[in-house]
Amino acid sequence: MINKKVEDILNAQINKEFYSAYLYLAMSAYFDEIGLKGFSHWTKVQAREEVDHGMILFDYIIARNGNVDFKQIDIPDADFHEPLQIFEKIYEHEKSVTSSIDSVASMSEDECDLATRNFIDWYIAEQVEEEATVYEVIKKLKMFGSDKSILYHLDKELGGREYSPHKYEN
Ligand code: OFO
Repeated sequence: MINKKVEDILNAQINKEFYSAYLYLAMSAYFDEIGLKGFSHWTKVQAREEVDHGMILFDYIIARNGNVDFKQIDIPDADFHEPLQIFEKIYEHEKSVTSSIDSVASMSEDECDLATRNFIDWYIAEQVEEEATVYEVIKKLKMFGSDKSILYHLDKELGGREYSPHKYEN
């Protein structure tokens, strides 16, 4: 049976993961609207990964004989202008998710829940990868963003992202 404090913070994390999916889908729709199909595809794939992140938490709570508790998902902030501004928004968002994952790790340590502490390592590693990937795109956009032909190639590159279901591996 899972400790109540740990259960609550894991449920809150499920909500954040599904909010992330909403946010990326809102971005995907915007990119599609302005004709950047590759950017739209990339953010849509990211949304699917965020759903996977939420589902892994869902399965984990159930596996620990805990209760899944759904809260309302916020409306995503859809103040979108151009690719660099959106990717900077993504970077800030992912940094905030990293810090909430860190809070899950600290809480599980404080509560001596070593199973959750071990489980959450997968998310810690995932956040390092996500921040690094997003930052790479930001660097390219900063360097070449005003060059439309480079933007065209970057759109093609991002359009090649493949979705493979995220699974928890220990
Ligand atoms: Fe779930 O990693 Fe992004 O938010």
